[in-house]
Amino acid sequence: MGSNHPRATDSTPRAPRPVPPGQRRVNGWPVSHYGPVPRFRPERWNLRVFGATATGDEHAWTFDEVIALPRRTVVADLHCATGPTSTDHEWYGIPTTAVLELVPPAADVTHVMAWAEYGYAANLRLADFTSPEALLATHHNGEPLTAEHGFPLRLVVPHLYGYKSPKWLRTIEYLTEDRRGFWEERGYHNIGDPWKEQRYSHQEQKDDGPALPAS
Ligand SMILES: Nc1nc2c(c(=O)[nH]1)N[C@H]1C(S)=C(S)[C@@H](COP(=O)(O)O)O[C@H]1N2
Ligand SMILES: [Mo]
Repeated sequence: MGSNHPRATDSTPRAPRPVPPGQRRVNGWPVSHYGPVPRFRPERWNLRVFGATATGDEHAWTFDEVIALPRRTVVADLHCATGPTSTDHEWYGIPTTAVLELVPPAADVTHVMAWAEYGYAANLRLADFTSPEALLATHHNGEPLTAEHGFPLRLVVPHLYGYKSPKWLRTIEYLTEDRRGFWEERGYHNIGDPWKEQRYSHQEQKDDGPALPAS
């Protein structure tokens, strides 16, 4: 645990990626989350998959089992829905598609809920969760994640706003019907595509998500 891995080496100068509408590029990597930073207790930690699995059984991996799964590198920017975009994150981790292969969902699964410590959760359409760039990240820029950025494991879904990338990931729940996560029921857009500037729930179109509690 905690070992580094070789960096992706690419000396080709690259034009900066464009930032989504209404976002501003920031230097460095701000920390942004709600609530305290959890402490990692390896002996109690697991990654659980439950809900509508194909067999009806749930599955759990220890941390050692998680890091024995296949991993790959993805380079991407991180767009916080409050405006800042931090750039050029080199994530290393388990492709979400590996989770689906190892614990197949039932045929009628349409969404997943990604649960973190302390009840934070983000809902994702199955196709967003399984996007080719989505990872369960263990490392960033060649080093294990730091505690405040999600150690030991965080979901990274680079094509959606940051609130769809839970830090301190613990559980994947397969859903046969969409349900709102933490920010999605507190005024943030159910889908959260930064390129369409889907920031707030009041922008949602009819089929973008389940009804919001009346306010
Ligand atoms: N568990 C948890 N994960 C979370 C959050 C949170 O409050 N709790 N905030 C999200 C939001 S809004 C953003 S923008 C990113 C920020 O990630 P960073 O702190 O690594 O920059 O984390 C996301 N993941
Ligand atoms: Mo955010």
